[in-house]
Amino acid sequence: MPRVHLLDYVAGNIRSLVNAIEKLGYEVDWIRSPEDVPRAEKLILPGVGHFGHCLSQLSQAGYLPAIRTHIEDGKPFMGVCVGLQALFEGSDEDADVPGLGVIKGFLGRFDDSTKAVPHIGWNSASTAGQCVYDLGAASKYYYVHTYRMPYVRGQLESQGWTVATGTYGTETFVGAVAKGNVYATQFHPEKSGVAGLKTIRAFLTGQGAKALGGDPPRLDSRPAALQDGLTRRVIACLDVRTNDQGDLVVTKGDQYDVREKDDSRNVRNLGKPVQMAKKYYEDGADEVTFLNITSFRDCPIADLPMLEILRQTSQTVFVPLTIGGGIRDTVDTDGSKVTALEIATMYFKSGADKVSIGSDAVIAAEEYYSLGRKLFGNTAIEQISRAYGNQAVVVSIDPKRVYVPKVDATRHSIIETRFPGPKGETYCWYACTIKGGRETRDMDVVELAQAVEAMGAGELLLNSIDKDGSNSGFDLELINQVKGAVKIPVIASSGAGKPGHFAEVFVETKTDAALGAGMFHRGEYTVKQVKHYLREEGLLVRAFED
Ligand code: 1PR
Repeated sequence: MPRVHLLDYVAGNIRSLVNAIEKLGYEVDWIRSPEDVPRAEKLILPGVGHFGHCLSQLSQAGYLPAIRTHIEDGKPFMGVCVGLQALFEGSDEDADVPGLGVIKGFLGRFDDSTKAVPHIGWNSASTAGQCVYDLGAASKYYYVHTYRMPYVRGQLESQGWTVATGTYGTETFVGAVAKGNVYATQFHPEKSGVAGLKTIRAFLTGQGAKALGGDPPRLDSRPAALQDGLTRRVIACLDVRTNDQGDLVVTKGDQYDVREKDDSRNVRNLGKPVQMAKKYYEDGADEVTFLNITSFRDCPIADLPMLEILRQTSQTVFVPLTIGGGIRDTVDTDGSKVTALEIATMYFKSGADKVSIGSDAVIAAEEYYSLGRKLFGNTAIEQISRAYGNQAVVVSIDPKRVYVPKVDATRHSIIETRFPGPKGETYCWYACTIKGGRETRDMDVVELAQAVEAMGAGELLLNSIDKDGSNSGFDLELINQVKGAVKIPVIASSGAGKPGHFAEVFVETKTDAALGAGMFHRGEYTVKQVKHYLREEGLLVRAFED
């Protein structure tokens, strides 16, 4: 089997990259010390998290001279995400830490005055008609980053680089660069579905380097790019729990009640998690989220059933995977303490790209306010985002509407609602809950969202207990309130019952993504139908690629 060397120097989800390489028929050899680098013919440098953290790790371990030599010797080199950023001279993210300096230029932060940051989702890598490692004109690739190399026409080209670009808001940035033996992508090709596998293959086979800069192959039947820019993300969510027979099943509740309404009160069983995730991937879901909705008490943490689900899923699903449920400091069955960071690490090593934190985030936010909005670096959100980058930390919010008769009836952030309460109340606020909605806390969604953003959460998964399983559409008022309170991306969740609800939430709010569960599980609509509908409505979506 042909081989490729992978440099494993930082924490992160490297399993997906390994899975992608193996799917393409290659075997991975690990570089575990700088002395291993000269043995490598083809070398891949993955990277997640902070620029400074990655570069310092590489530097302290003595890797930088070995990587430079590999590149100067003309051997194939591929950088992914921070692996691309490392090729530049430096980044505003950590201005004191130098990069490899293979490419002239410094990275800066995306402007968040008019758009959500981090930039998360599927965007283009436009090559202006040139051949760049089989990047497709109409293809979309999965990006997740806060810092970017701004694209200035001619600047990198004058250094001999061929550039592919993405556009986010009014900013055009470097999506990929290539020259001679070097290829690097800001996006994650291992998370970019079929289009991503194609570009990895072009690197592995050497065809990409050979064809670089020429005309794209004539046999390329893909249509020209319809529109540049970030697509509307459609996410499929699987709530997973053990049923009364002890099997791990995908379930789905109404207002979080997952038991059948008949006398049996059995846990609703809608299918098997791994198989359903694969189906949604093949249907064009842009991400898949698993929520372990029952805690893992009575189960040793290393045997968490969700770990195996992630391992299996990440072998066939090449889009981002999020896992939520039970991510908090805890005590194992043998009495030993296990931190939230350790649990998250197990999930990342098993194939997760992001972890989602629910109850623990509310408790941490309560403490944040009670301590005068000071951060001590000890919450799960802070620890995980420090180690893996804030893009890896999602906070899942489970709010419930609380109606009030007048504006000043509560200290909480209220909205005037178009859907009055049972006593005709025209104002409401959204109370945060923990433990799957079982306990309501004296904290509103705005407080929670702002606290977790300050702690370093990268994204919010905004559910609604009132809307969950209702098929009546998203709570647009809730989404608008939270979007108005934070800069980080928001995923709208709960209530989707038909493709029109997705169009509605994208048009009537500034949500960054929308999530559906029951309508997909029950087979009422497919993800493909939702995307088709959105495209018909003139909204940009990632096209399905075989
Ligand atoms: O608190 O960190 O252990 O995390 C627990 C996680 O499990 C949280 O993310 C919480 O939202 C979730 N959870 C807990 N109990 C339930 C339940 O349903 N009984 N599920 C639950 C939450 C809500 C959505 C659902 C959407 C879309 N599921 O994720 O998928 O409402 O549904 P729809 O499209 O069918 O309306 P922790």
